[in-house]
Amino acid sequence: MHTFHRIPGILPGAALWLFSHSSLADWELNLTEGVTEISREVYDMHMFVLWICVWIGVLVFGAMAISIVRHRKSRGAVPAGFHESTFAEVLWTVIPFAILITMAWPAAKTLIAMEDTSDADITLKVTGHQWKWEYEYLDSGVKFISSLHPESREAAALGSGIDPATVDNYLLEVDNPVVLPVGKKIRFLLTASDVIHAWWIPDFAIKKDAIPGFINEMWTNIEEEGIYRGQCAELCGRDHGFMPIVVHALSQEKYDEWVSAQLAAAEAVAASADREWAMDELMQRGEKVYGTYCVACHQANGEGIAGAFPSLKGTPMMLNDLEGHIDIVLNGKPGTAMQAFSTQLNDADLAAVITYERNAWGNDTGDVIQPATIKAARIQ
Ligand code: HEC
Ligand SMILES: [Cu+2]
Repeated sequence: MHTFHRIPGILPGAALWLFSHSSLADWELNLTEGVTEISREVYDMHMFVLWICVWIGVLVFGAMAISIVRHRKSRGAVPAGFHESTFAEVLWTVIPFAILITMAWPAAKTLIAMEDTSDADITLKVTGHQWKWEYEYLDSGVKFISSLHPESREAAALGSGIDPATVDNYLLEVDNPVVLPVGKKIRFLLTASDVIHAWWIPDFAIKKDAIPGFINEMWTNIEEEGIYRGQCAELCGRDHGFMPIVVHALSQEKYDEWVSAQLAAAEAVAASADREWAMDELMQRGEKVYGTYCVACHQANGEGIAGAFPSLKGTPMMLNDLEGHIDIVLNGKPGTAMQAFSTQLNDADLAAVITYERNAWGNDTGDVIQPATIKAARIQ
């Protein structure tokens, strides 16, 4: 079985987590200061408003406590008899008004700055899918999918026997991190292909919804090199907690090197689609692709989850309908959770995963699908 720890485990799980040693070690109560100018402004404002609230609390509850003790009935206190004090009314209008303006002024300033995506150096398009992120660097053309790291995925599987506490950055690690240069204004364009997701990195103080059919914008300018982690922040279905975000912030020089390497790799992949592939090669690659992109729904044993995700074992399509098989993987099935993979996977990956499905779990059709076949199917 390849299902995940979920609701039934939440209560004891939460209790364990609260008291486990590792969670106490990095127990942090406050908002992070982050690594951008905006995140520091957000943090400062948060502290400023927090202290205003603390002082209001001290004053109000202090006055209340003193009044209750000093003017208690047993001491013979007699209530004042006045009615309608203009002075008091002006006071309790003017003071809160002044406090609100003091808070609203810097808040509005920061909000306006956060919305200003003009003059960006780099534009990164982010597309949320159930349950992974697709990144496209609009300036250089680099494009890839970022999924939960296989180690986390394995440990999350029910009955895996792997203790999640032994996995580094459990559920906060991905296979392909986003790479960004430091000291540059980066604009994000956010959208989604299926349901609403949200892209959130606390250290940058940016979080916005990724909505199908809409494009949202936000920006950041990272000051320090490092690895920054975040998560999807909008409930997006079963594996909402399994689509983390990881950003590697590098110097401009190292970033440029990374871009060149990515472009070269993409070229190699495109070239590999033009040759004939052996069955073994396709099966090996297909198993990997399946394990990353399909396993969450169709499960490792290909049997799916009854009532939600169909089995791929011995179905008429698997055994006899290659054309239909290629079509549903390329184009998905609108209105269902079966998404279109034509833009997410390249020809070789698609040929491999389809070959794998047609020969795994006893399907044994012997069909070998070449990348060239996928390429041709795309054009139709
Ligand atoms: C988010 C869940 C999800 C993911 C991920 C997913 N599928 Fe599906 N898949 C479905 C659902 C739901 C259906 C049934 C659609 C329908 O109602 O006909 C389906 C149907 C299929 C079918 C048709 C099965 C048949 O016999 O009719 C194939 C083939 C298939 N998926 C392949 C894949 C491949 C290959 C991948 C990975 C590259 C994948 N799916 C990833 C949810 C998913
Ligand atoms: Cu999501």
